[in-house]
Amino acid sequence: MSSTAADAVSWYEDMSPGSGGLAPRSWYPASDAPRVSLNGEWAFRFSPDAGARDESFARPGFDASGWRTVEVPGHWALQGAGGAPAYTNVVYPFPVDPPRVPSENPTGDHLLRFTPPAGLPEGGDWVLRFDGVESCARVWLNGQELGDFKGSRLAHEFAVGGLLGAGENVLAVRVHAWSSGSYLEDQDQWWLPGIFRDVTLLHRPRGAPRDFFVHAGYDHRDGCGTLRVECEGAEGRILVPELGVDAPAGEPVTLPVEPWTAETPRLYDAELVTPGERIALRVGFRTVAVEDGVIKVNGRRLLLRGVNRHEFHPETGRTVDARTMRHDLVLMKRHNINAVRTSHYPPHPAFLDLCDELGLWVIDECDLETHGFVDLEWRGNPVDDERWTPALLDRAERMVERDKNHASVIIWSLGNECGTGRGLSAMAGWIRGRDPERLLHYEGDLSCQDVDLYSRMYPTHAEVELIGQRAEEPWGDPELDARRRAMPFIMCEYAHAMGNGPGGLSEYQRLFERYERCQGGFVWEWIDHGLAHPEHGFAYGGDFGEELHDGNFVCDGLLFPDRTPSPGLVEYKKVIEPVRIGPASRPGAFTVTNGYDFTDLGHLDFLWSHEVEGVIVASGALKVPELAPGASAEVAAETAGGEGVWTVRAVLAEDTAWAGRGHVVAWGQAESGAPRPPAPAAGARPVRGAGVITLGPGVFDAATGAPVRLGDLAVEGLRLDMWRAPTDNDNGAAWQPDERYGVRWRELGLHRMRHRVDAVEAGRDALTVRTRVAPAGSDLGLRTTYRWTSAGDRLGLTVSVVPEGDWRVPLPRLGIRFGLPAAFGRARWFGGGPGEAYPDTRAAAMLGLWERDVDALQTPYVRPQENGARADVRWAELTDDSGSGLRAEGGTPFWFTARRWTNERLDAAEHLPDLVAGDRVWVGLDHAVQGIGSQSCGPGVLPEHRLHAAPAEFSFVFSPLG
Ligand code: IPT
Repeated sequence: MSSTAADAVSWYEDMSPGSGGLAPRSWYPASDAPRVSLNGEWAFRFSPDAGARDESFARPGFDASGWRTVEVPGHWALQGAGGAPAYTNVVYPFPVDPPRVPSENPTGDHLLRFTPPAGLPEGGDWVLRFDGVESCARVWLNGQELGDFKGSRLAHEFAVGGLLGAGENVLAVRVHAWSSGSYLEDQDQWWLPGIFRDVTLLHRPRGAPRDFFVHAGYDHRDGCGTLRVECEGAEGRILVPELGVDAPAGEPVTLPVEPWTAETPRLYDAELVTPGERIALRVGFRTVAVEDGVIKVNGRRLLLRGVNRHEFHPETGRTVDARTMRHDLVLMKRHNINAVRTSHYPPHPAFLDLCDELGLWVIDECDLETHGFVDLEWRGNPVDDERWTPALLDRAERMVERDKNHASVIIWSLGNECGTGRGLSAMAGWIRGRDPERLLHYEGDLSCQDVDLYSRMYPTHAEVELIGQRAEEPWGDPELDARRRAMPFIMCEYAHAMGNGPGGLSEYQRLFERYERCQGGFVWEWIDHGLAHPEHGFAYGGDFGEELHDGNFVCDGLLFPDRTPSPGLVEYKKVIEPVRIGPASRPGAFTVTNGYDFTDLGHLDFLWSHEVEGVIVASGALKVPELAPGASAEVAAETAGGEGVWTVRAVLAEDTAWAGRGHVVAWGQAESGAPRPPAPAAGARPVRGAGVITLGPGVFDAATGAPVRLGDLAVEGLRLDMWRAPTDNDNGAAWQPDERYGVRWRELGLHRMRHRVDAVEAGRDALTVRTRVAPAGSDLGLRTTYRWTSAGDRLGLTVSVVPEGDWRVPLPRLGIRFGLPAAFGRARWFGGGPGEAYPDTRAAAMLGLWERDVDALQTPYVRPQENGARADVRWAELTDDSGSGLRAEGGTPFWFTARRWTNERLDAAEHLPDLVAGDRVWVGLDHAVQGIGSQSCGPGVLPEHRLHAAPAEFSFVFSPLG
């Protein structure tokens, strides 16, 4: 019980990591020692503050019959059991007065009555393990206090042997939302207290090891692995039947093995046999080192094609079940991702077993972030205050000890966004002493004094290029500068996948491929943290009435909250594909390059096809010679040639653990012959009637010159469009140094352009409509001329645009839009597809004939914004169920969108349910669009992808269908 003195701190507020617990040790999924899961329904009582210091609930006879229940593991706020989730990025949602926290400290008292199953062994000890509790816990068993702990995403164990009864036992756990540990856990995510990972009772038989450490290196020069298993607290033998190994623990055994890599996750089943316990192990042999300034595994440079993964599920928060963990990894593997940074805390320990098994390189990051101190110019930062060092060391130890036996973990990370300080150096020193066989990472200290890698987040392409040349800005201290300049470089975060985007991935990848030092990076981030919400679909910051919050900045993943891949993930898959297939000198010939780091291409089949307007005219298999990593060859399809599109796909030749035979790993295309422009539509003469002008199949309003009908089809509001609902990347982050165009566009009024009609001229062979498009309060404008012509049932439109005034910003888009009746909801197009693409997110757009309902053309970004454009479109059709409708052909390839609401409505929506289908399908045919970039956290659109306001002319030919 805490005292009443004004400044006395409670157990949860003192800086210590906890008391009464056991020293950390390895986590392993199973052994022959029995375990009892205590997951399930627990009795639960919520108090909105920590004022109720009554601990009587922990006494054995306590009557909790009036309590509700919660599911453990879980977060009480997501089970309607009290409080609410709250989202902040950097700022602490409570006064910064470390280590004190508010009295309004949501508290969850948990009670579990359990009877151990019959037949459990007598003797030995029992251990109670918590795999994750946010933010702290105090624990009692049968009325006896075991101790308390902080360190939310780390394992904590108590010895309970003497207390555990054969009959009913009562486990009581008090959890507070806030503790001194909260100051160390300021990660950019929802604050979600609770017992959110498993609770387990583990038998520790006499003669079982206290811990063990598997060392399994690989020497690429002689192909031998060396296995040595340190076993603490017991005699042990290590058995690897497949290798014929049976050796005493502690003794190194060297013999030929197949190495483990993320590409070839070769694991050997092994067993650690001690007098009290037999522990099944899966051993992967690999050696990681920095050599010649690059990270090498087994003697080879590797390229990290990574993602940052937070643990997230839209219904259960950071309680992520085993199926979901595997699903995440399977999705990563299917999208060519080979690395995970466990941002910003160690994941559920079982996740790392899956990484070993499926093959991912892992940066395991400590549960540490003190970002909120940045706003105080880092005053009082715990990582630079020795009183906190025991807590920091405790976290480092708990991570390393828990996760040290995984082949997949090649790099330890001290944490994220903590500034600099002595506490970090202390952690680094401890980790180096304990595990010198892995590399050390921390991004926040540019001096790199404690680490093995130079790591940055969100640098521009230009800066990465300089770093690649080892020509970056010098660091003050010459010795540290020289050391850093010799280091490998990674981006622990880049390409902010918030909303539509990220743009610019291809350009980064080229730098990784050009500069040996640039060893890839980790896209921010894997999944949107949108919480399932009855009214909003998916909720983000502010939706729970938080006082301070950071809105939808929590939705910045490559997966939507329900784990549907976003276009960003599809793009990333294409950009990082481990085989490059590009057009060679002649039609039907391709250059194939092996982009894997370790393997040849023997596991892939290559298939080619030749299509004309989306119809396959020939196809077959392609023979690709054996290619070592990095090697290329030119190969050709057996084909007669001719015009059209050749596609080569590299597909899995056999089933794997993560995708079936036939799964497409990489592809490339070549187009032969220029895209054919439509036949001209000219010759007919406009005819004036009562209030209308008729030209071929077109009927126009005589006053405005706008078309009202094309044949039988009603057309509404056809006019120049240059607005788009700004994306998160358009809007940019508040701290961005460069101009944020989304903000500028709105300031300039580009969302409220007025269309002045200057002339409607029915000429001899054309209807010409002269207009000026401009916003109120500005002298900026676009002189826009529409020239309509016709031949037969075809209607031609040429739009000329001349900017007036001093345009200093790129345009969001430049094209036309119009409305069709809602029934015309079926789209078919020849061009890039099947998914969305923009100028700097178009690598994955495959040229072909595609078909989708208008509803399926939409990309459901959690905060609605511009989406759904299809690139490089030659023609597009919109039809109703009977097949009648409209066809539009571009004079040049164009960008195509169709949606059931206008851009203005899209712009106004805050959540997906705000978008309601109207009585029109709004079609956009754009001559050009602005790129996407990554300015919601990183650099903006590269100059070559900006849509500068300049004179432009573009044309379409429309014809009725059916
Ligand atoms: C960076 C953080 O490390 C990460 O947790 C996340 O917040 C990301 O940004 C943005 O989504 S820090 C940022 C100030 C560069």
